[in-house]
Parts: sequence; structure tokens; C-alpha cells
Amino acid sequence: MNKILLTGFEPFGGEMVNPSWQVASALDGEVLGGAQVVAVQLPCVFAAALPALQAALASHQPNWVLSLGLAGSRSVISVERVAVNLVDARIPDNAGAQPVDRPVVAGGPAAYFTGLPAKAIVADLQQAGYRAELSHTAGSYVCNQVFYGLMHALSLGIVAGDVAGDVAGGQSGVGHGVKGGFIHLPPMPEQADSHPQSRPMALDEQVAALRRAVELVVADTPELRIAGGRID
Ligand code: PCA
Repeated sequence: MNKILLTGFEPFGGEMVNPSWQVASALDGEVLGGAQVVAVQLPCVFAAALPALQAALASHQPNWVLSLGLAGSRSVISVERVAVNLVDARIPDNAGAQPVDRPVVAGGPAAYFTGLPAKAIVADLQQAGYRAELSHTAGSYVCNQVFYGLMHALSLGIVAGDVAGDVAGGQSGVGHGVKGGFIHLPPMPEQADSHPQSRPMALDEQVAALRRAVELVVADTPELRIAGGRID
């Protein structure tokens, strides 16, 4: 059966929960659009997140990869369109590291676009009544690092190699054609005190919305992408 790898992050920034892992783990094992969901948690640690992603790619050999993260300052589900080759940490990661002005992959392209039908996902979620938007920045913290590292690995056809750009070291696992992308989630109601400027979204609502998003990722066709049209 086809597989979609859904990643979520461990809590960070002193919080006890992260909706990205709550959502991913809630969908773990479901079959959506004929694909099995496999959920894997990533550490919110610059030095460890991409190796953990790489290990998950190698062991699960997915056909699609959707990574999720918390955007504590946002009030909507943000379907990310662009990953940039930049690490510029606003706060220390869970290992205490706070890298600034570094590339994710030295010598890599400035940016990658998502491989997922972002506009179609946003349009579908909005039509179904969920708060969703197209986002043109995944920030410059661990989420953007994972998004960029994922897109870099998939662009090279590396799934069993080294995400940090070692083409020669990459063995062919799942090859070109594996599609990947990133969605940021708003805080959950129990996080409201930590994010007073954001409108929280209940976990059930986030899970239901992401179920729809996964179904569209799996059902992706050129027609679906064209139907997205212009979205703000
Ligand atoms: N959000 C952070 C990293 C982990 C997470 O869930 C981010 O947006 O970079």
C-alpha cells in the first residue's frame, strides 16, 4: 500500500504540547485516499531534526511526506509554499543551540517550492469552513530547516542517504517523484496563555482539517492544481 509520512514536532519553547505531533499521532495508522499514514515525531533540535527525518524516510520509504509544525503566532492553518536556505533562530532549540545566519545546506539553492498542491488544499479547507491560508514563509527556525531539508532530499532523489546534501553518499531508496511539503498549525486552546495574540484551534478541528489535506495530497492531479486559482 502507498504510504504518506506525516511528521510532527516535540514541544519546544518551554511548552508542554505541540499540536503538530498531536495531529500527526492522531492520524497515525489511518488509511486516507488509499494511502497509509505513518506518523513520526521529530526533535526540535537543529542538529537532530534532519537526521531523524532522514531515518524516517529510509525506514518507511513513503510515497508522500507532509511535515507539520506549530506556528504559535498564527491563527490559521498555514499551507507553506516556500522553504528557504536559511537558519536564523529567534529562540534556542531544545538542545540550547541558537544558530544565526546559517544555510540549511551549504551551497544549496536559495529556496525550494513545496511539492504539494498548496492552493488546492487551502481552497478545499476554506470551502469546508476551516481557517486556512497560503503562506509564503515557514520562518527561519527548525520548521523551515526541516521543510528545506526535506525538499532538498527529495529533489536529489535521496531518501536513504544524507539530507545535508551529500549526493554521492545518497543511496537510491524512494527516488524522484516523492512529493513533500509543510503545513504550520495554530496553537490549541490549552496553549492560549503562551500565545495570547493568536486565535487557538481545537485539536479535533485541526485533525479533521489535516485529514482532508492528506486526502488531497494523495489525490493530487494536474487538474486539481489548476483548480486552485488565485488565493489570498
Ligand atoms: N514549530 C517551530 C519548530 C517546531 C515547531 O513545531 C517552527 O515553526 O520552526
